Amino acid sequence: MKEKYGLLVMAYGTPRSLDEVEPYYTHIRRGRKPSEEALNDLIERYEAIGGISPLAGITTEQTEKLEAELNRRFDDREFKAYQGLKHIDPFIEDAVHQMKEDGIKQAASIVLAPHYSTFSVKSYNGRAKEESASIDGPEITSVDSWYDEPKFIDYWSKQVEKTIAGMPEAEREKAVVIFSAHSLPEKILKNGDPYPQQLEDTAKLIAEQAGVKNYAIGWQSEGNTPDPWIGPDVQDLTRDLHKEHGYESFVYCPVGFVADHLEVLYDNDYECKVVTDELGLNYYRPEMPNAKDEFIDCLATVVEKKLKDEG
Ligand code: FEC
Repeated sequence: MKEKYGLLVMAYGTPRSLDEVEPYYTHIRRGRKPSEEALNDLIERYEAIGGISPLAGITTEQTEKLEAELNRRFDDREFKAYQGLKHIDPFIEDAVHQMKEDGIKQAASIVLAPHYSTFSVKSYNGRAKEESASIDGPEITSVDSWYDEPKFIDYWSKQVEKTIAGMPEAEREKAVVIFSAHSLPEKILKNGDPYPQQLEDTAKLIAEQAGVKNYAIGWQSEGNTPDPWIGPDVQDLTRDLHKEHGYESFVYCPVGFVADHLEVLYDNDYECKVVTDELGLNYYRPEMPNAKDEFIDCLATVVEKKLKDEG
């Protein structure tokens, strides 16, 4: 009989209706309610992308397809997927409890974010393992990062190549690619967090494979807090690159994310486009991985390698 094996797929989570925005935002703020003004600002951003984020549906599709792909690849175990979200139910802890209830003794976990940081992936994995330890739940083998997985690099290289090939020839010489991830408070750098270096490595690998000479690293979606955040911000970077190098076509690759959601549909497709429109520049944003087959293949490969490494 095949061994039953848990697959904990962790992701950020998103409100599924406008009514859920307040509790979701309060959870992001570690229990502090947002001001009326901050809440309305967030609701307006969701409204601007069509009312609600497509993220919930995409995360579910990614989870289901990953489970199916792993079951195709392994003969000796049967994977059962559990979604564990950071800021909304089903929370990471709920998923761990469900695994225990279902009699799962061992599980693999992956966070749907490629770069490791103490603020993000460490906290997802830590929450899963702590909860499991407290209920004598499954032993969890966690993937820490997959920013340099060749299939991930391949996905983005092809997207960049396709985008550049689709430009009128005259535009190509004056085009630049901006690779970005979610900004984090600068204080993470003091303890040598690998996050910025991993983003640089991803960018370099994609640029090399796609044969792109003009590229830059930017940070986006920074939070509304008084501490300094890692920069340059993608909007400022757009202005600077245009001014200093005369680039006229901008290709935004938010490689720190894996889905169409608020941070991409608003922060890139609206906010960055405001800048390119104002300066009369061309805006491009390749397609996000979402639940495309080649991306599921990438995630399955990452999990498979981790499990094979662990024996
Ligand atoms: O609903 C959606 O479609 C968007 C979901 C969403 C994703 C996402 C990814 C990341 N975040 C990261 C860090 C922070 C830090 C703060 C912060 C704040 C917000 C707010 C919303 C939000 N984030 Fe998020 N993030 C998403 C949504 N994030 C909404 C609150 C309003 C705002 O600031 O815009 C600041 C918290 C604080 O106040 O102290 C820090 C990181 C990622 C990428 C890794 C991951 O997916 O886990 C890092 C998707």
